[in-house]
Amino acid sequence: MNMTYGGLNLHNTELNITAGAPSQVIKHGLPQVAFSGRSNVGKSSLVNSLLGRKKLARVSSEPGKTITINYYNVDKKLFLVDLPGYGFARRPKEDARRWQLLTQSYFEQNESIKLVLQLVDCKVGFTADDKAMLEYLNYYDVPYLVVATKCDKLNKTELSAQAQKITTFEGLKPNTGIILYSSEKGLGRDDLWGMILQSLK
Ligand SMILES: Nc1nc2c(ncn2[C@@H]2O[C@H](COP(=O)(O)OP(=O)(O)OP(=O)(O)O)[C@@H](O)[C@H]2O)c(=O)[nH]1
Ligand SMILES: [Mg+2]
Repeated sequence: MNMTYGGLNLHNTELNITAGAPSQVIKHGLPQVAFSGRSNVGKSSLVNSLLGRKKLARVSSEPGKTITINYYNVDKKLFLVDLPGYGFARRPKEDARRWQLLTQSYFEQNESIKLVLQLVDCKVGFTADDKAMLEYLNYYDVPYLVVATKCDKLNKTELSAQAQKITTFEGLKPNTGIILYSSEKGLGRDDLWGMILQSLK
């Protein structure tokens, strides 16, 4: 597995900061690439896959209980930012409120954000919650691209049909890029690192 991309030494990575309150959100310093998506879509697995680590980011068997922003410091040059998942219909209203406050704080006047990876489960496609998130990203005018996760779950024919559906979703900004990914298989890893490095230039 490749552990060096564009001069970044992926062996030199650590969970650096966890923010649970708006006051702890980082808006300066290292460039940031953020991972956004509903709970269980595969954000933490994607962080681990990109970093070539098994257990750096906690992968939940149960959709995320903790509403925190986790910052992974990559070779002291970049933060990968695991944002809290959304779409928790059966959780207390208070959780939605906390998510809202923390997420809003993250995107507000944050010039460190270089790229947002908007994750979507390739099998499920975009949900109503995802649509609301995309409106948010469009509103804050942050650069984003779509990462279709868990692509190992579909065969070739199904995957190309789903990719077509995802690419043409009306909530996306025109010409939004999409990457087909599987954290299980490492599919898409080199391509996604290429896009991440591109966004840092
Ligand atoms: N088959 C397959 N399963 C995956 C893949 N990526 C993640 N999963 C599974 O999906 C579940 C959720 O993964 P997480 O990475 O914890 O998802 P998350 O988006 O971080 O979830 P929250 O932290 O709750 O917001 C886990 O059971 C993973 O093993 C993938 O590429 N392929
Ligand atoms: Mg997670």
